Amino acid sequence: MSPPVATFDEVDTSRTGNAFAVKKDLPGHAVGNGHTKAHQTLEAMASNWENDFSFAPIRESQVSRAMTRRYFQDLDNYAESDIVIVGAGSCGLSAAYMLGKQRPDLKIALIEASVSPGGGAWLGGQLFSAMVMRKPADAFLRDLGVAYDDEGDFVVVKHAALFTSTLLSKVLSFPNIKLFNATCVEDLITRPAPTSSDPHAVRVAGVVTNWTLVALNHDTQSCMDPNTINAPIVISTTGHDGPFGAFSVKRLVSMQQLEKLGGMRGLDMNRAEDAVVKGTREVVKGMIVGGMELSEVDGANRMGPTFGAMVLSGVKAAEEALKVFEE
Ligand code: 48N
Repeated sequence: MSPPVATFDEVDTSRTGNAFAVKKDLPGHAVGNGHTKAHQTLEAMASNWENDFSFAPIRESQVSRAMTRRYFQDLDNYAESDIVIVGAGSCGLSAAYMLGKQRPDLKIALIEASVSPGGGAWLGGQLFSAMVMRKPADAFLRDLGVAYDDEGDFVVVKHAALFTSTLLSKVLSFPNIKLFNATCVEDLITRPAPTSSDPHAVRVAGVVTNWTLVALNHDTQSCMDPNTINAPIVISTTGHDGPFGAFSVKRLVSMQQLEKLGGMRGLDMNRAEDAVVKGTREVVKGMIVGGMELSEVDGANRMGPTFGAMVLSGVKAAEEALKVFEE
């Protein structure tokens, strides 16, 4: 005898005045109520909170299915991606923005270890709010539609969060880009790609992922295996070396695909920003590195609280990735 199927709580239609038929659940699954509340305006609600206001009815399982159906459909859809971007900081988001605009036909998976994407770009320097970008990076701000104060050789966005939230919202609005946040890349998928000089050379062919809370707790449990995303090109922009940062390049060193990291050098804005943008490239077959992660590879200076190199490194990383699809 199957357990009785829970039914919607009867909605007191007399109270709401907006009668909507609430059907009994059909065995096995909750059904919608047939129709939801008519579209109301905020103005119409404003004067009615105490009287007519009520939400349309829902069953908890509908919320669960609305979330899980989409999430697992996305996982299925992006299991084979065209491009994976690791790290949704200013560089990774800029690359995603350029790719989303230029190639709506490509499937792009954006993997971010934190719950909140944006990396170090929510604040300027020393937790101050304004964000400085040196010209010509102001071209990116104009393309994005972010206002700034023009100070001659550089521009200032009044709050870094204005830049990052605008960029993030534009990236998330592209139908061909899926952000998997709170998700960590914890290894790389590789394929043999021997060369005349290195018979053990590999090419990167995707990423290995786990929910970040799982990745942080591998030592507290028996084996918790990861998930995978195949892609012909990976753009890694995981930032400075640190608990999560510079992940991909450290992994390339540990799998002997890079000899060693140059390590980020002292702060020199003028040298640092040119070096990061000009150096953004495919460091091993299948993996393009940009942003501060690249500084760790090349031993470039750090630039401190200027973000122009991050966005233009992202622009260049996108261009490098598209070469793979133009070959
Ligand atoms: O903002 P970051 O750290 O990195 P970038 O390169 O986009 O921007 C760097 C910039 O914010 C600076 O550091 C400025 C310019 N200062 C320079 C200086 O000299 O001090 O973003 C990296 C993102 C973060 O959101 C991380 O959570 C994420 O990458 N991340 C990962 N995501 C998924 N899997 C991983 N293994 C991983 N590691 C880091």
